[in-house]
Amino acid sequence: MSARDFITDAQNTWCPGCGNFVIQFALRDAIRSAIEGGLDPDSIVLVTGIGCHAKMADYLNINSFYSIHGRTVPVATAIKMADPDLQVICCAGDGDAYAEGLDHLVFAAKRNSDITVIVHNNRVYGLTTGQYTPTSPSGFRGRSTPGGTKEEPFNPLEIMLASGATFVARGCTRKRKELEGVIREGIMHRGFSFIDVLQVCASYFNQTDVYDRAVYSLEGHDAADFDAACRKAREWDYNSDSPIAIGTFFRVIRPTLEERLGVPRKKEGTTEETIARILGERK
Ligand SMILES: Cc1ncc(C[n+]2csc(CCOP(=O)(O)OP(=O)(O)O)c2C)c(N)n1
Ligand code: SF4
Ligand SMILES: [Mg+2]
Repeated sequence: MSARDFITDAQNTWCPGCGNFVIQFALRDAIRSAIEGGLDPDSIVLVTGIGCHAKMADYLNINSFYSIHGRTVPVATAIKMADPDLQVICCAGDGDAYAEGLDHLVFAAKRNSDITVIVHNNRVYGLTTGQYTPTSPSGFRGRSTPGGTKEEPFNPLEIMLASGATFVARGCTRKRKELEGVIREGIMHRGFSFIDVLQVCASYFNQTDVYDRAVYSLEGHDAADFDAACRKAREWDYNSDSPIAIGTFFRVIRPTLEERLGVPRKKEGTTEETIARILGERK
């Protein structure tokens, strides 16, 4: 399949300058390299929530399931459980995954369900026109908080590390190449992979200047060191002007939920093994 074949003919209604385009192209390229290396395109399933991010299901030409706001992760978990040979990828919103669906995210991490969750974290409810979310900074002025929110944001990386996620990463739509890298790694990872993507919302929370100034790539960080991952995750609290690290914070291999339950695979040479072979050595 050529790059063009991955983009559907559906009319695109994302705003000009929206970071969702960058996530779309990064995800497309990560998937394309896997398919070119031998992965069966029919084994990939994309699950989305409801929100601007969810239109990915319309715009990427792969198997997809438009689910319910806040229920992206349990739908993906169920699909993986029904057929562990499938490669299940979630595109969730920050409202979707961190507000209404937070309990599902925490328990999928705790269980180490073998799915990849990409959170389009624009730190705002985009589709419903600009209400604050759990990662909006304190004082954020939006449709539901004209006087500025009086809450502090929470840090999703810390929550995921504390919940048992076996792959924890952060990307940013201002750094497309690096974003593609963590998505590829997340797809390759056997176990629950979580990628928080700082996404520019051009209309309701345009953080382009902040991200261009503050974002840097992790270097010399040992992703096998849980304590180091926690320290790095705490460097930025989703509120302040501190430097913002992107890259893989934590990675460990543990038995997955599906393996522990003994859910049988149907195919010889599992999808994950194929992907590991294609994308590089599995750690
Ligand atoms: C069960 C349910 N709850 C709430 C809504 C209303 N709703 C639709 S989209 C949305 C916010 C989307 O925000 P986010 O998940 O951050 O996605 P974005 O639009 O920013 O990509 C809400 C609250 C809904 N459609 N269904
Ligand atoms: S409202 Fe924000 S997230 Fe939604 S399409 Fe427009 S720029 Fe993108
Ligand atoms: Mg959002």
